[in-house]
Amino acid sequence: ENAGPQEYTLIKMKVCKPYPKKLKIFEGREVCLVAGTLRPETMYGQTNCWLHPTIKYVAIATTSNEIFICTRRCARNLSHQGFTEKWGKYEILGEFSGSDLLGTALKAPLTSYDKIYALPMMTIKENKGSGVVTSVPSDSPDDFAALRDLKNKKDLREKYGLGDEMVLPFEPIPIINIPELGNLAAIKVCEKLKIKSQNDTDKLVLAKDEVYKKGFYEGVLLVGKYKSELVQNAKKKVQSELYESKEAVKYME
Ligand code: A2H
Repeated sequence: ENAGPQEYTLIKMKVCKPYPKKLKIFEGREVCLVAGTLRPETMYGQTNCWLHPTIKYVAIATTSNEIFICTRRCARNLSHQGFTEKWGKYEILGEFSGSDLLGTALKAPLTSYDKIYALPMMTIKENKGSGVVTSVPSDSPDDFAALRDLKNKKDLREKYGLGDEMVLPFEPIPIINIPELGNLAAIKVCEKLKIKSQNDTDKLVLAKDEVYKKGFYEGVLLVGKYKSELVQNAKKKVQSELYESKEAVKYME
């Protein structure tokens, strides 16, 4: 782990109404899966949300009168960052396995898809961020590999009770151009390195290294208010706007 605190942009992925069975207890309230990202400027390219099927998630109420769903570890950290009624305390209003929440329809900020779905990713870590990850397959090799696994494997979709309509229509969105890597950099590099699945760990490390470095230093946004600006200049501006519009909150760990 790195020294010093890390700032995550915690993206509110709002559960669409009518709520699925497991979330009916929260009817009448706003419920969000909250996803920790280091790349707020990529939110234009979200195609789905990732949950780990066997990780436990909890629901807590925030002072903004919303329900946040995240790992217990994240809930505790949030309670020490002023998100709950009493400092350092959080009441667990519900507890779920990732698999309970798969297939949940969500409304996420900035993406051009009106509605996206919670899907399974096996490489999510329990002890990082919120345990909820937003998926940007255009610019994240991990996200591209995991989405492609689900698209290629009908048995995997069936195992988690996912309809084809939750997976198959969602194509990576070109949102950033990187010189030499083009406007779908993660796909280009996954193909170059012949990455077969989300479990191709060693090759994915190489892919991520290349895509993230070049994306940050040389990437140019292709969409949104900061179209044509360098990623490194636009990042803070997109982040501030998400905080201001209350579509995201700042989360440290
Ligand atoms: B990033 P760091 Cl487009 N387990 O968001 C596994 N991965 C997690 C996670 C967890 N519990 N929590 C967050 N993440 C992912 C977007 C993105 C991200 C892009 C490109 C690079 C990138 C879309 N996914 O991260 O270990 C989230 O994915 C590059 C590192 O704390 C989060 O940002 O440094 C990032 O990893 C946080 O990783």
